[in-house]
Amino acid sequence: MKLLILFTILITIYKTKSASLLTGFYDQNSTNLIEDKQAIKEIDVLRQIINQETIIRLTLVKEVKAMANDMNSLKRSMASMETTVASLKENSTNIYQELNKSKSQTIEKDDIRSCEKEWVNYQGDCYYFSTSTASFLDAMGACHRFDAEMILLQNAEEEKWLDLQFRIRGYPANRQVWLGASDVQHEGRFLSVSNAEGLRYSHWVRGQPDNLGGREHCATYWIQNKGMNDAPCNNKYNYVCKTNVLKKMLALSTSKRNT
Ligand SMILES: [Ca+2]
Repeated sequence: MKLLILFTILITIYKTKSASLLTGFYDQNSTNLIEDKQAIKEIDVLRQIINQETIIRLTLVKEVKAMANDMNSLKRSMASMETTVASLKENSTNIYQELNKSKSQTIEKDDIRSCEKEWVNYQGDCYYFSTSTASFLDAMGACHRFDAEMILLQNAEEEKWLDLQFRIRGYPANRQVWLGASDVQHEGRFLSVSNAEGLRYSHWVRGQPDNLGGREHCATYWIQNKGMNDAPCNNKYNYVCKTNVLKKMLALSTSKRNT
């Protein structure tokens, strides 16, 4: 009996153990299944992440390409703008030069008008034609009082213009007009009385200067003979004073300040 009871106990223990082992087996399988599902789930998530990363990467590449295109476009725009700026600079320089030119021309026109009344402008210089006669010395003094000099012939063109002016003003053709040159220092060597320099241009009447009677030391323009002559300095002739326009303006300005 005791043995039966012990056997029964052993059988019970065995069954219980077997049941326990079987339960453990099932439990283990169940756990593995859950883990597999979890792993699959995680793999899916990972795949989704990888897919999203790929999409993001492709999008980024696309955007970088677009930015590179934009940069190139900007570079081209910058180059175009630089060209435009250079062109504008050139245009502004031209406009500035034109303005200066225009300003300069305006000043020139003002200067032309700046010759005083009774003075005549010819190629930027002012000329005063005397209405009375005077000795060479008095004529020279009269011009100095105007801050001017006695005329000398500068060239054939001016000589032609002066000859016309003498005739228009009724200077007697058989009379002469003083020129600012003398050979009183060295006979036959006419120098400008303004700066003691030799004459740059001369147009003597044929046979002149002849120092007739040994007393002709002052230069004239002989209207009748259309050329230069030497005459006695005490003779009384018309004279012409000449000054540069700017010099005349400065003299006028000084004169106005002193009054
Ligand atoms: Ca003579």
